Amino acid sequence: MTLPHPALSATDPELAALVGAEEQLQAETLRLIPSENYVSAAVLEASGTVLQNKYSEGYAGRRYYEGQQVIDQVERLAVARAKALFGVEHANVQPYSGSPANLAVYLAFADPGDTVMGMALPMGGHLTHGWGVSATGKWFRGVQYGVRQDTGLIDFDEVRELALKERPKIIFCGGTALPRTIDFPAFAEIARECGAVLVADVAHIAGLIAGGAHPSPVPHADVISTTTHKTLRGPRGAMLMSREEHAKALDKAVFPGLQGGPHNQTTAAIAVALHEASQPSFRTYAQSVVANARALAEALLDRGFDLVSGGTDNHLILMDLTPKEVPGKVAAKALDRAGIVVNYNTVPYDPRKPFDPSGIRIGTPSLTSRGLGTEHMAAVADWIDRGVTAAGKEDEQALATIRSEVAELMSAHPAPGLAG
Ligand code: DSN
Repeated sequence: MTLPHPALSATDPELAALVGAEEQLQAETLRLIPSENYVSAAVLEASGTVLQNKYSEGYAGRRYYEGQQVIDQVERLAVARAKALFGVEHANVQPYSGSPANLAVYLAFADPGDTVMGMALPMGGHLTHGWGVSATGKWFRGVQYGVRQDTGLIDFDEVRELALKERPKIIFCGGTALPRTIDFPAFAEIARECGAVLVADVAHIAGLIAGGAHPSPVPHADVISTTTHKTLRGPRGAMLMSREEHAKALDKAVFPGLQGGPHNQTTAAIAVALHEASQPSFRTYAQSVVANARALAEALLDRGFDLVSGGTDNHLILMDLTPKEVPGKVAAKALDRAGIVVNYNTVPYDPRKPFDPSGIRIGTPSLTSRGLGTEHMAAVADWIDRGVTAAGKEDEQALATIRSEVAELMSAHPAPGLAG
């Protein structure tokens, strides 16, 4: 299944063929990477418009380039929709992606060398929450909290103790491999006690929040940082949101602090995604993402898989494959050959290295966008089970059989943006 790209095919058939191949791959495979999704055809169209021909450094009504009659309206529309959808006083839709958005937060609220606190990367946090290999861990003094080994859950007594001892300027909550509800009020209380700015990085769950399937960080967090391309189902981009009191500091940090001209075609596509996310059908989508993840977790537990924290409250499942005696990377690569796309991932207290860890991370945003429901989750769990077993036995025939079964189900559930 390919979309026609007549101009691209005529000008650059080599690249057009690659785009077609990626479209086919996305159509045929079961995409379980929890940070990925399928954008709608409308989002896809908006992100490929002539808006990208325009420079517009600054903000609406305060630009450093003329000719902003239309671009200002586009950005104002995106900002207004973000404010309405998330119930915030201020939104900046210009960050190029999640990492630059988080860097802007540092620029707004801390000085190099200051102490910042976030969840450790191997526990489920994000690089930009002060982890050592990231600029945020090199230029700032990152102190890190984790989850308890026995429960896989955050221990707020430990977080409080660490925060009061270290007195960070910024505390990040949220992350990339957290299967449980984030307790924003508990983090806010700790941040208040130690005088830190609380940043809720909701990149993974922004769509769930918009759709009422996860509690909102409003009014608990001082700043909300999010990408727009995960559960929110928009283009690759990011937003920063806050109360009015932090608006100036955040805007100044994004531009001119870190970035030049915003990517206006992305701003337009964000506006479209926010419009889509405000529709009743998106609430249904968000609830279905969670229902599917819960059903998939149950089906995996039934098949003897070890899930970090014992299950999920959101879109994401983190599996520790140690009991299956198959390393995460071996499993992920075998599943890829079986048409099931996941990523290998560390699990909390992982004895293995990050490039060869014990776990895999899966999620339900993409399959839910294709209309798969809880009735399909037993089949998905069964494929994962058979795939992991085949990985352990290097059984390529079994993987090929799964691949054809997956492709058959996928062909009955065309993906948004790819449907021909
Ligand atoms: N790379 C994203 C993820 O996969 O979770 C986080 O930035």
